[in-house]
Amino acid sequence: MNRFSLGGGLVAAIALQSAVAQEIEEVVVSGKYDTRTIDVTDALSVAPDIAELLREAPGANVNTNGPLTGIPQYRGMYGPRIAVTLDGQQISPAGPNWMDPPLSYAVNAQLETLEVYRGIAPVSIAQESIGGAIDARKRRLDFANADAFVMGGRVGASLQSANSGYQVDADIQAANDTQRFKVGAMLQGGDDMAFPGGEILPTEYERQRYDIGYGHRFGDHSVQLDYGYNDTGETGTPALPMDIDYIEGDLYDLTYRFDPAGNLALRASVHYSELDHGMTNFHLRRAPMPAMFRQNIAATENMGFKLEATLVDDAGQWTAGTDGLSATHDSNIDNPTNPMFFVVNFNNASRDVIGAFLERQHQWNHTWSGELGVRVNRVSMNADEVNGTPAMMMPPAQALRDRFNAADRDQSDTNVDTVARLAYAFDVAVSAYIGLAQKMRAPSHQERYLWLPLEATAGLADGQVYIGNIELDSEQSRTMELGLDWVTGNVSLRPRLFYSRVDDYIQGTQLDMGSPATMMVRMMNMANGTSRQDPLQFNNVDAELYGFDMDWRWQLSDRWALSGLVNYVRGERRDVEDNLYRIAPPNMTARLHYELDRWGAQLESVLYASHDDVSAENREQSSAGYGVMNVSGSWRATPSLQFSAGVNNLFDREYQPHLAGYNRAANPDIAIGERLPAQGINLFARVSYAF
Ligand SMILES: [Cu+2]
Repeated sequence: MNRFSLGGGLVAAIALQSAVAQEIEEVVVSGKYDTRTIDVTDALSVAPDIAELLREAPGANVNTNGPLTGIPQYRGMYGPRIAVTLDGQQISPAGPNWMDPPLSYAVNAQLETLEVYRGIAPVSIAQESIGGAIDARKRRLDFANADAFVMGGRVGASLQSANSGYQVDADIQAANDTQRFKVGAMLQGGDDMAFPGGEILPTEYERQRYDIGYGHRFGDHSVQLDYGYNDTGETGTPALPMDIDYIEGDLYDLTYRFDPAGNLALRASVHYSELDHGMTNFHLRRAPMPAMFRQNIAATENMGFKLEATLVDDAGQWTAGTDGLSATHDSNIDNPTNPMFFVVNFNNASRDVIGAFLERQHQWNHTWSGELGVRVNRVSMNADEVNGTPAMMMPPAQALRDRFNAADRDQSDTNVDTVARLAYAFDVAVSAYIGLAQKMRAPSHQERYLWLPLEATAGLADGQVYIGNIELDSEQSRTMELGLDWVTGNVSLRPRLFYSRVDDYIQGTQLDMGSPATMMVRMMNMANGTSRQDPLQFNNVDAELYGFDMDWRWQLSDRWALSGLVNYVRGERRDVEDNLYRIAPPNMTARLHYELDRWGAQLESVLYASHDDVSAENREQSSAGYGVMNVSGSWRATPSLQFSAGVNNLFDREYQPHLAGYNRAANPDIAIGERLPAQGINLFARVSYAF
């Protein structure tokens, strides 16, 4: 597999990778029982959002609220339940509604791999991984062997028709034996997306991203300093009550590595990011009357570190380390037409996680291997006092404010994660696997500190207003996973069965009619002539998620192959008779591949079942099933120059993906509250030059 040859800047490998492989840069994963690459280079995509690539991994999916805001879902869990790391580092978004999910800070044009840890994630990968872990890694040129500089990199450009979208990108690197430099740039933009019945408003987008990096190696030591600047401009999010005005982020990352010839390796990294975000309900979508203009200005500061040591021996490897992530969130709402109006939404809301972990990967013999891990996290959260015009004018809002300001908002949780995985190889072709884990997640700052009924829910996009609950407990999930890997020369098949029993699952639930939040929402309805549903409050409930996923491939001949995915997940409440909200419907993908010398082609069929297992508590609508065909091809003109083109939604089907949310913006073609459609037929082309 030649990573540089296919798919331009959107090449990504989705891999399950061992800690060993992780420590080695630019490695293409192979080998261990639980270690494999799902190569999605053939799944040519010109989507501006990296999260779209997750659809290529078994068990994974995407909750979309707009063209740049895909929130990863894995086996029915999503949002803060999935640990997303960028070159091993975590980031907490600035958007109270996750308009900038962590994965949005990874750059498609600089991606070396997008790794989805299949099933139970190792404790060493990320701090809170109750629902799984995803790591996006940048391409990095190796230090060379001599003092002459070698160059490497890629430039590319793509176009697509459904939204007149474009992207141009460059990633240029140079290295000698002691130094390396890198500059990267990416510009992307698009208009409102067409669907068979009209346009989805607003789905225009605009983003620029710039990166520089410098690395220095001295003996067995190396340091690497990277800086990235993200500048997202006016971008629609039709499933949310506002649209993006701007997201500006400065991301710094300093990593030190010590890789002596022996079995020990050390890595120490610190990272810092400053994220500024503005959104409104009047600049991209049809504005409400001036009294209802709203603008939300949010800022988040992230500071993190990770110290990690690995020690390899004959039978496996130890990994031990400590890590920290400190995030501080501010969010203020105003009305530019009314200087009197303000809401302090989050005031210095902080969430600090300090963790320590120990992990052992062990190979007893040719047949038995396994992994044991334990992690302890201390999560400390706090928030300063709040206020807002509603609290000065309406007694229920005043009661909410006063209760919040009088409460003990300083909260902490000590959480323990444990992982045990065991694999048995019957022969070279077949191995069986069992995994057991306990994983925990402390509440998010939205879940704890949302004091006024609002939709600031990390992108749930269910149209409901929520209030938080300072007293929330951490979620605790106990998971069992069974799997089989069957890999022969022509056929591979990797099914997994999983069950997770989640205690204290955090979920919006109904409040008493007499609660101040409910009274306030009803008063607002009377004052404004609206018909908002009663608010929900984040509370601990009990839940379970279970299902099955599988990827398969069948090489029919030298030129022809079939491959596909099957995903099934159910999420249910255990405390009441209800389903969990926004769970991916059962779905499958099947592809026919053809390869001839420099040519490749692919025909893909994607089928989604109708979905009636919806959440009554979230007032979730069911959705119809659908099938879509996609076709693409590529031509390698020279070893470095590649042309690709394709058609998504070949038959221009009109369909409404269950995970796309409901329309919230005035649109002659889509009613407010109706499920958002997917894009119609989309022709795309991409050229990339790698050197
Ligand atoms: Cu926002």
